Amino acid sequence: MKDASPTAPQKIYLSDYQVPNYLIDEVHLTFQLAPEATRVRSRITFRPNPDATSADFFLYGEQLTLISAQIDGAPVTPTHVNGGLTCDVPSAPFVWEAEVEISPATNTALEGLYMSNGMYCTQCEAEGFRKITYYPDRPDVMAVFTVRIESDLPVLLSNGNPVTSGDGFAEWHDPWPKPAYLFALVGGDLIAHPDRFTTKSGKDVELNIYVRPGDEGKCAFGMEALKKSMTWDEEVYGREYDLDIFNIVAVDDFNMGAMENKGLNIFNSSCVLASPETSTDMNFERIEAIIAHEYFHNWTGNRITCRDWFQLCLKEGLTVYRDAQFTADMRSEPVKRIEDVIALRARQFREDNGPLAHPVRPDSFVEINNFYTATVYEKGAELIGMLKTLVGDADYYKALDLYFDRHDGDAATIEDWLQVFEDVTGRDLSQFKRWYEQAGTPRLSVDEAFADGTYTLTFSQSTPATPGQDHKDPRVIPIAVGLLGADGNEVVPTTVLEMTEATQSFAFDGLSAKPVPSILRGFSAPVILERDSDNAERAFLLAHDTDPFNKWEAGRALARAGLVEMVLNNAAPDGDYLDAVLQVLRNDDLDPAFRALTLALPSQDDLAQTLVDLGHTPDPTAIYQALETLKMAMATHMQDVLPRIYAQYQVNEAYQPDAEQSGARSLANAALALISRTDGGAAAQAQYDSADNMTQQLAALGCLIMAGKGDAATAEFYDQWKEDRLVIDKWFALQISHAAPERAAEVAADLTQHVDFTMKNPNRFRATLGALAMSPAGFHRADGAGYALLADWLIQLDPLNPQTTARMCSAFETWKRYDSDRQALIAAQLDRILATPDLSRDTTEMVSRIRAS
Ligand code: 0A1
Ligand code: ZN
Repeated sequence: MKDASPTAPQKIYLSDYQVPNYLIDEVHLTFQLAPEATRVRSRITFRPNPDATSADFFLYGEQLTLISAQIDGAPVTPTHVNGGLTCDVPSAPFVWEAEVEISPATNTALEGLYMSNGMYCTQCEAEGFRKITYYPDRPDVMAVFTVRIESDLPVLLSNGNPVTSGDGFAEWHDPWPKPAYLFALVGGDLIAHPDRFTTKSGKDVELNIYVRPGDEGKCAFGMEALKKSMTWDEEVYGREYDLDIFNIVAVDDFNMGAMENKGLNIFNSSCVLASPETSTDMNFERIEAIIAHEYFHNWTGNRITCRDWFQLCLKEGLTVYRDAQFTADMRSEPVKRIEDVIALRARQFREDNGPLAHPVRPDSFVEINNFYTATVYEKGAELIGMLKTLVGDADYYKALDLYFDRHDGDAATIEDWLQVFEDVTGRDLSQFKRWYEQAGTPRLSVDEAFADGTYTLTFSQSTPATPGQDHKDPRVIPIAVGLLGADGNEVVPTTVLEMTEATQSFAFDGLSAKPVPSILRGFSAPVILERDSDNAERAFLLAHDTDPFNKWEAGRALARAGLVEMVLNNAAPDGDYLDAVLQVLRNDDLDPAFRALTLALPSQDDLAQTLVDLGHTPDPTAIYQALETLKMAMATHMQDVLPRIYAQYQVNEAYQPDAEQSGARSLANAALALISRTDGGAAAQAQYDSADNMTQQLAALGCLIMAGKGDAATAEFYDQWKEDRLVIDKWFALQISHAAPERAAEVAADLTQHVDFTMKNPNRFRATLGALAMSPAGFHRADGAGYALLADWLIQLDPLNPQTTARMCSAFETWKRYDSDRQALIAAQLDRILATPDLSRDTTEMVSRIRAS
């Protein structure tokens, strides 16, 4: 049902899609940069779209002062309407010219053209271009852009190739037609870290990473990641770069991670700047992945873009899938898969299980910025992975080749995407399409039977109702299964079962004894496997499974089961679990990174959801306590081995952020965290004092804070790093995430009063309030102090930066899990936010969706 209320913010529906009335051939833009009065002149050649059903001419425009407008050289007086303007136009092709004035210096929303530390930059996805000039700002209108920038700043950049530049100006031309959301402009006093790349067909490409003076020592790693990405995309997908130059710019104030503007990627500085002294191993891995992600968008997003914003997963799911493949190739495939599944469960399953659940391809939205979600990105990537599993590698790459051939230059849809797979394989993918259309995480239950040498697995699937979708049809689920014999040997190697019915059985013949099944190997589908398994079987799989993902998964299931008993029944830590993990820890044949992942316990949030699934109301404090008790039990149970592991995995060579060294450090630091529970912080202090890289320094500081010995080191750390904003973000976040839960809200509140706190910088805001929201026991403190603090700051941030405010409202999305007192406290904060005068559309949509649940 469409919302008929005249006051409700307008909802946009996929089913209402209409082709644009006018198409554009060329756009010429001239910018005269000035902080509060930038002039933008546009010259756009329009022609009527032969497929259009209307001749109405509408241009989006927001926060623009129109100075003048002309059609074919004659002045016109357009009519201002909500969100833009209309005008009478000729029925034949015509030239539209306009001049507008905008104020980048006062643009705190960081959308459109804005300023960050004296530098001009843009963010146009999804609908920011309309804050730069009047334009048909929709992704299916693609045009060739020529841009002239006038300013005294030394570096003036835009998309495409440089044309000319001189004193106070630069001109750029992008030969590839593109939607306005890929437009970018940068002007600043910046330093380039240059390099070159020769593509496989011999084209020489200039590469640059532009940064603020002082950051030039933090570019080398990003540049290497870029060159590796360029090579990888040629080798694996046959995709070559298509301009003479590729620029990356680092910006401190940025709402998201990075943006794939054609030929001019703009990055949150936290996602590109790296050095061993200031970045952790995790930072390096993430930076490598994001550089790859944005670069890969050049084909999956830019050359082939989205017809409309409902198709966002077309570019994002595929590009996330591609960057995950890249990371798996550069580092360790099993480790990457385990990390991704941890993140998927933490963010996407959480989203799919609550009031913000939506299909990978949503069918309506109020504010598109609220749909850059884990569901669109990460679940979108899982769908690509499932397709590849179903059709096989060879047909997957054939389908991709066809996709690039057929749709190069198009603004495409999910239908187009699935069609290439149907054409290549002859399969009917209509059932598969439900994955794009139905929200919610399927539950997969399993029964097993063994008789006369035949082992039968019977699966049943069901998906809970989600907002606006009560009924769900069965989906195609690729279930990768292997069978192990009692001696631990594999009797049936990985086999992909293709489930299409609500309930379906699969038989394995010729077995001499009942096997132990390893189900959903590699996490072959984004489902919740509900299997009544016992701890003996989990321990057996942890010891013997040949599939590394399921080996890890077995350990996780064992930990989870023990923790649930501890929370619900005050049980003691499970001795079988402690023994099983000790075996893994001791096994030097196993990858250290894998061992570190096995030592890590399920998160507080994971346990809260587990308890809900079992029909209980989670108590955040009890969950926190159970985890603490179990960690203490691990520390004592493994006391003899931990110092050996800690010493053995110290890296003595020069720091490299590669998989091998970072794996060793992650295991040594996991050992240190346990050791610090019994040695009063002595080993952590020693590591802190001698650390020469941020991974070691930050891990040690975290251990010291946990051990109650962190005050001196916390102060020292600040003195050492106060000039480095990215390190100080870590300093803010760590103090909150490692605080005792009853103190976390006070620590966060105090830090909002620190001289270095500013809500104008999204990274700093997230490091403070985001860190609190991500510390469940602290955030869900029974007196509601955590909720009130977050709400206070969201209310203050909203008028300045609606996008970041709205995203952070998801801290409240799990509120229905908790007891009625906590629910009442959260409801009061949600209502207070909603009652704020002039609340943004972004935040209104998010809070209303959460509150309505
Ligand atoms: N397309 C970018 C992410 C991004 C999306 C929206 C933004 O502003 C609202 C900014 C960046 C990516 O996938 O990396
Ligand atoms: Zn992306």
